[in-house]
Amino acid sequence: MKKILVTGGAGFIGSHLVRLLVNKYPNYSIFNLDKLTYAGNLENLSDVENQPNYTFIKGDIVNAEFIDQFFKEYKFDAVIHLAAESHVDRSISNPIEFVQTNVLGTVNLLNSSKSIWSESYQDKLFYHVSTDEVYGSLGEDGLFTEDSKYDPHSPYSASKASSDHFVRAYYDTYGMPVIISNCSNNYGSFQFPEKLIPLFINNIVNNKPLPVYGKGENIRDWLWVEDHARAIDVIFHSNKLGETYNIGGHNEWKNIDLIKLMCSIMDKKLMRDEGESQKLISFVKDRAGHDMRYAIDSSKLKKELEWEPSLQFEEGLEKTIDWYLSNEKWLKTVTSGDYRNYYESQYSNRQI
Ligand code: NAD
Ligand code: TDX
Repeated sequence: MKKILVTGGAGFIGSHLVRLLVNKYPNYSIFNLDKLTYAGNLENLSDVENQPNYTFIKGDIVNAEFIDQFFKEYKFDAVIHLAAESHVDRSISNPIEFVQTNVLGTVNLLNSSKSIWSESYQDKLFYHVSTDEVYGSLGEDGLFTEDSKYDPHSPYSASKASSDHFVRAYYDTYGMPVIISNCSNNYGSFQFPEKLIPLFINNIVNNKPLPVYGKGENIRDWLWVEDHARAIDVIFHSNKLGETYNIGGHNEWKNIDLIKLMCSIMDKKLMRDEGESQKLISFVKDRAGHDMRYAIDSSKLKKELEWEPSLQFEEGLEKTIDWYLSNEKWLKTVTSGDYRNYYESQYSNRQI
């Protein structure tokens, strides 16, 4: 049985990936290593937790000694690395945590993989999941390709860029079999409601203000999370060692247009008068260093590995809204306790 370690599998994208791998590959043993930070939640995986090919282990990738022992014990054939601190706003208030988890944590995993694979790299793989934010910000035109230069602006993107460089350094220096993918903004079920789409769904439901940063003119390229998980599956099995793939939805939205669309869908779902939820929009102080536009050219992935997004955005957004509306208990659980303190400290000084 092939032993695959997924890190960060209790988070948003990780849980979708674990579900896909556990269900699609009964002949693989899938191990999920997660520290269960505020963003990790085992409820995200309750439907696969009893499958015979799935094991959860709680642990911190920053703890080098633990990681080394853990790798020696399980001798994984492959690592798919998603564990990270992932929210830009949190990186602005606490950059050190991002360096620890995203940079040091990645290097610990690379070191321990190198050590257990020291006899041979045959049939081994370290797959690093990264973001389009490493490329910085686009103007009105153009798309990020795999050859775009690295130009990160936030502590989050700087830490992800650094981790990408370490992964490539292990390929160049030690010949470690690695692959990297850089994906655009994901949306879908089980996303922690600090990110734009689930935060605004939750606020609309609760009639709370919708804090739009700046003028809402920033542009993001949105991809359905299950399409990202499918892309990771395809790239993982491609054997394209040393390669990088960009993953994106060809689906650019100006924040304010996306927010208005969400308001209009939710007016219908919540039986409100058309235009009622839009009244909650509140323009607040912009995010420091706010990247203007992200957009991905994923033609390499399409051409070489025949991957394409499966879902139209309007359909995906409606599905996503339906999921949050019918999983009120999940939302309530994750927005209790520490979440309230987070929300208070993140948004109380933003009003303009
Ligand atoms: P998330 O914040 O929802 O989940 C991160 C997971 O990592 C959580 O389960 C958390 O408990 C775990 N984790 C954090 N620190 C850890 C540590 N020290 N040790 C072990 N586990 C730890 O993040 P996400 O949105 O699912 O993102 C997953 C990966 O994909 C990240 O590497 C992120 O940079 C990347 N990515 C995300 C997006 C996006 O739109 N969300 C887009 C492109 C790339
Ligand atoms: O309250 C808000 N108001 C607002 O206007 C929040 C939380 C966000 N925004 C804006 C900022 C961005 O322009 O919405 C846009 C999307 O914001 P986020 O959901 O925080 O995502 P972003 O900063 O674009 O980063 C995301 O995509 C790339 C993920 O969080 C990263 O993990 C991923 O790598």
